[in-house]
Amino acid sequence: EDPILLAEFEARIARGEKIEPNDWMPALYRKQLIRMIEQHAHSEIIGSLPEGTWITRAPGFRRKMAQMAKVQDEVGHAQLLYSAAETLGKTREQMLTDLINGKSKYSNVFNYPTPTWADSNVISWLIDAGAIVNQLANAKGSYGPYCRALDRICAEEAFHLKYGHDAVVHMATGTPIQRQMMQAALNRWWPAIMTFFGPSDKMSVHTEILMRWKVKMASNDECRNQFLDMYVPKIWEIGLTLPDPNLRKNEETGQWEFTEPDWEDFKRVINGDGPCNAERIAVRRAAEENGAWVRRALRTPKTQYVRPLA
Ligand code: FAQ
Repeated sequence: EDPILLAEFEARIARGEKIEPNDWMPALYRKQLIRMIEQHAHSEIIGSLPEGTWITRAPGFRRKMAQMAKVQDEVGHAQLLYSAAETLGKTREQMLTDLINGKSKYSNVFNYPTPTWADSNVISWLIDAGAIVNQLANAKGSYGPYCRALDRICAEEAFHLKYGHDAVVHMATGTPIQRQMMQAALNRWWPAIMTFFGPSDKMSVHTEILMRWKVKMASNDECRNQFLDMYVPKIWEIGLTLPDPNLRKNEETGQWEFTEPDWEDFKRVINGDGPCNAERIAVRRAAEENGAWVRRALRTPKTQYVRPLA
């Protein structure tokens, strides 16, 4: 890299300026942003699947409508994010091909099943809550198109969070069986939620450079701690418990203490070997194949459809 251009780039970031698509940027900044935004976009479309399966079975018409609107929003977020990633030079087709071929990652949490309506509610409340913690921070970052996409996404996620909280409270204050279902779903999801923010800072590969260039505005551990600070009290408030006997806030340090997540299992899941990875990718592949004729038709010059005059 040209050291003068690099110094000017870093000075712009230090001044809090946004970097725009046609501005000079180091090749590594471009590469890291494509990786991160692309993974984020994939997480949104794959993330729509575990809740999507509950649209037809959500209890009652109103919940069905709300669930459908939320899932539709998540797919819309993917559209915004793919567009943001495209400004960096990778095409949407290439990103989707990499997803289907297992080359690109997406959030580990969407590789777990949602066997009950309560599981869907855990996602709507707590995965969305985690996403907001991460995204509100990064919306203040350095790359203009990503930040603008995150601003819009956060506005919608804030509504999802209320929807999810309402659904969880409804079940947790329902019949004893509903309450048990809610608790069981929370127990199932807790280990995955604890890994949602990525590996601990000691293990994280990309945090240092991403924070230096203000792509990530908070580290994985900072986001995890903020999430625990905001949501554990709310979970306890509705009388639910969390399946970690070591979970407690150390009032002196302000940090939450917890049982170290199983990072080996996390690695297996993000590298394709979780309970639902194959199923999730198969749904995406089918969507690609079923839509191929539409894309082909759009690319075909219209004149080919005009019957020559006799
Ligand atoms: N899952 O060095 P780090 C949502 C990978 S959106 C899978 O710490 P980094 C909305 C990481 O990619 C959810 N892989 O990485 C919704 C890297 O692998 P690589 C997604 C993970 O980038 C709600 C390796 O481990 N949010 O939920 C995960 O500095 C409800 C080393 O890790 C975003 O994508 C993980 N959890 O930090 C939708 C936000 N964590 O690429 C539907 C943007 C780490 O070297 C329903 N992304 N890895 O092969 C980020 O903020 C960051 O990329 C992190 C990871 C924080 C996810």
